[in-house]
Amino acid sequence: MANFKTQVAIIGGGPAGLLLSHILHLNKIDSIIIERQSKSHVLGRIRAGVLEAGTVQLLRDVGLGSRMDKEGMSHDGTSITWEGKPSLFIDVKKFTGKTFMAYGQTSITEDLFQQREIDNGHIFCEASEVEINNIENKHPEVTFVHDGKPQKITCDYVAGCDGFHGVSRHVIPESQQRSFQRNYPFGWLGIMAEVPPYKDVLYGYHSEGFALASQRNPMLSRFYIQVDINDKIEDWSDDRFWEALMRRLPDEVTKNIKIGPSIEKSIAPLRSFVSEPMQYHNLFLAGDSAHVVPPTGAKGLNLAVSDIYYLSRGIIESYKNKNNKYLENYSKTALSRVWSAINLSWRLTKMLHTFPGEDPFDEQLRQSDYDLLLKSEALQQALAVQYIGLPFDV
Ligand code: FAS
Ligand code: PHB
Repeated sequence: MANFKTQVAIIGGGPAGLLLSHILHLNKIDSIIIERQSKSHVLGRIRAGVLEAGTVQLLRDVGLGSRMDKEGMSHDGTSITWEGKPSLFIDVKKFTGKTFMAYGQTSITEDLFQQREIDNGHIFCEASEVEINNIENKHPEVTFVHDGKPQKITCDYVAGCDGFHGVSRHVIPESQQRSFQRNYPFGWLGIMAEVPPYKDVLYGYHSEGFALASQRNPMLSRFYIQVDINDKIEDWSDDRFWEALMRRLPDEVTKNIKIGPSIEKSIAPLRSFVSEPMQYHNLFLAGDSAHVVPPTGAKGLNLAVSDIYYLSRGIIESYKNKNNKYLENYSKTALSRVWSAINLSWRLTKMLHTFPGEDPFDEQLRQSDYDLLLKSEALQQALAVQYIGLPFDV
């Protein structure tokens, strides 16, 4: 068995794991990433697209802003359309003084991976049988198989950045854990098309189902529609997708939507999930390993980033000043922001989707929610403050 020593063993090479490793490197703290999939698989994932102001600033602060600032698309606000009612622009810049960025998670992961390789970061891809042992000890161990050979890493801290289906969360004894889950009775069918995107990030409510227009760059559009939970990708031809999207959005929008062949098409299930606490002895969970939100609030990736902001600050403080104050409060600090994002994502999902089996009373409540939002600048400001993301240190 090959043996390695490092300060922080990071399980998972998605945005959370890569960003943590990069920030630790900037602070001369050594880490090793253990990733289950191949590099091409990780870089091929198409997921999030909207970056909160705090995420944009953090990426710039850690030297990863140049491609984002060149290719990303900055937005002063987001649009909501509603069947049979006036559209609404939530003017985030007016209400908060901040803007958000449309820049794909795929690009962020590419930028992070490339920077880790430039800095000779240690990443084991295609690792299997990953196990975390002796987490209660001063020096936990991570064992795994790589290239058919057993490997062992001895470290000071383990960061569980292995997403919802990872192993880290399960190291915490069930008696020490509480989890909260809500599964939604529908999915999101997303497509990518190499056509100029609609000018805004736009959320559309319609009695047939939710629709979303987003973007990746001036020649790459991202669209989603709500589909039945049992739908399969083969049920949805491009033509059927575009027809459904056009039916769900108002003419003033559809006349400005360019359509084209999909270069990627997938259906994602929607869930809200939180596992508490996000730490156990020297194990710290970050990102989707601890929480998942429905993408309606564009919070998933941004929560992973804020978790890493808190976790990296704690690890750096523990090494530089032998002070564990941030690490000891990591879970409490991160969960406060997580629950705020879970709440917003749940509220927007409830408001903007048709739920099978709803009664007319539910539908009336939904209509009145939007009527109130249309009338009240105070409610629009409250939505803007949450959508753009609260400052990391509040
Ligand atoms: P990730 O899941 O990205 O990364 C975890 C990594 O750990 C993966 O590379 C995985 O291969 C690896 N791993 C898993 N098990 C392992 C093991 N046992 N050992 C080693 N490695 C292991 N968020 C939005 O804001 N907007 C969206 O539109 C959006 N769409 C999404 C669509 C889908 C289908 C999914 C699944 C998520 C979506 N999200 C969206 C949320 C998503 O962007 C996540 O919040 C983000 O990827 C979180 O990053 P990580 O925490 O790094 O987890
Ligand atoms: C995306 O661009 O993929 C996107 C944008 C906004 C969301 C979710 C996804 O709320």
